[in-house]
Amino acid sequence: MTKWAARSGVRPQRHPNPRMLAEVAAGLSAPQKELPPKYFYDHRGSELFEEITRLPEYYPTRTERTLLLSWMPSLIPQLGTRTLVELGAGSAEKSRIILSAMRAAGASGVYVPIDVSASFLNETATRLRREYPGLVVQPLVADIADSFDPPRGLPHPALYAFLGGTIGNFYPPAAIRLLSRVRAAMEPSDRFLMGVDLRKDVRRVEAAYNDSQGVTAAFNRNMLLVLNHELGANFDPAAFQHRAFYEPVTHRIEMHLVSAADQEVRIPGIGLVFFAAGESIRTEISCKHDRASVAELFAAAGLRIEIWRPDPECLFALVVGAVI
Ligand code: SAH
Ligand code: AVI
Repeated sequence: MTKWAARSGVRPQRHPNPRMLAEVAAGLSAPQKELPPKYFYDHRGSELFEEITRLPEYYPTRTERTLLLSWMPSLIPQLGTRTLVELGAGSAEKSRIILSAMRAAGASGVYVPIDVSASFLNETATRLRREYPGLVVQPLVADIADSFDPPRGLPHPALYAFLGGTIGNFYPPAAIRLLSRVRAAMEPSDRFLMGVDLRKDVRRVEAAYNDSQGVTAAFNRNMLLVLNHELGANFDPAAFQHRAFYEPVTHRIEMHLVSAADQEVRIPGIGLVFFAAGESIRTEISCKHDRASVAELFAAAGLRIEIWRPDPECLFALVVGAVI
C-alpha cells in the first residue's frame, strides 16, 4: 500500500461492480491507457462539473443557456411537448428552462431525467418535484452508452434532450449507437434536442479545459478517487497531473492524467498496474462539431436536422432532430 493509501484508509470494496472492474481492467491494459468518462460522476464529481459550468473559461454552459432562454418559450408550444426525456441530466439546471416553457404552455407534463450518477439524480428529482408541483418526475438511473429504455406509455409529443455537448464525450460509433436508440424510441411527432460544442479557435477551446482555478484538474483527478472508493484501488491523485489539449485531426479535446513518476497502483481484482513517468491515462474525449458532422451522425442514426441554431459567435449550437 502506498503511504497515501495507508493514510486515507482505502479498503477494497466487498462487492466491486463487475462491469466497472472489467472496463477498468480493459482500459488500463490498452497501449494507451483509458478510462470511461462516466466514472467522473460520483456525487463529488457531479458537484465539480457544476463548478466547471460557472468558470469564466467554460463558455458552453452559459452559451447554451442563453440559446435555450431565447428559444424554448416559442419552440415548446410549437412542438406541443408533453414529456421531456433527458439524457445525462445532471443537475437539470438548464432543463428548467424547457420545463418552465412546458408549464407556461399549459402542459402538466412528465419529466424523465436519465443519468448514471444515482445520488445526484435523485437529489435533482426531489428538488424538481418541489419546484414544479404537478410535474410527474420519473428519474431513471442508466448508462446511456449501453441501455436506453424510457418508461412506456409516456404522453406524446415527447422531446428527447441531450444537452451540454455531452454527445462529444462519445466516440463516433458509440454516439451513433446512442442516437439510434433515441431514434428507436421516438414516434413521428417526437423531436430530439441536442446541444453541440462547435469547432472554433483552438486557444478558446483549450482554455475551457485548462481553467486558471484548477477545477477541471480536480474534476479529472476525481476519477482516481472514484476508483479508490469503488474498487479499493490505491491511486495517489497527487501523483498524476492534469493535461488537456486539442487534437485537430479528430477535432477533439483529450483529457489525460499523466503519471508524475514511475509508480505501481494496486487494484483488487486486477492486480498491480505499472505507470511509467510521463505515461498517461486518457480520461475523456470531447469532440467538437459543425453542422456537417452532426448531420452525418444523425443520418447514420436515422435522424435528420430539422433546425440548426448556433449562437451569434458560433461557439455552441442547439439542434432539433426529427425521424427520417
Ligand atoms: N446535462 C447537464 C450535465 C452535463 S454533465 C448539462 O448540460 O450541464 C454530463 C452528465 O452526463 C453527468 O450528469 C453525468 O453523470 C452524465 N453521464 C455521463 N456519462 C453517462 C452515461 N454513460 N450514462 C448516463 N449518464 C451519463
Ligand atoms: C459533460 N461534458 C460535455 C463536458 C465537456 O466539456 O466535455 C465534461 C467536461 N470535461 C471537462 N470539462 C468539462
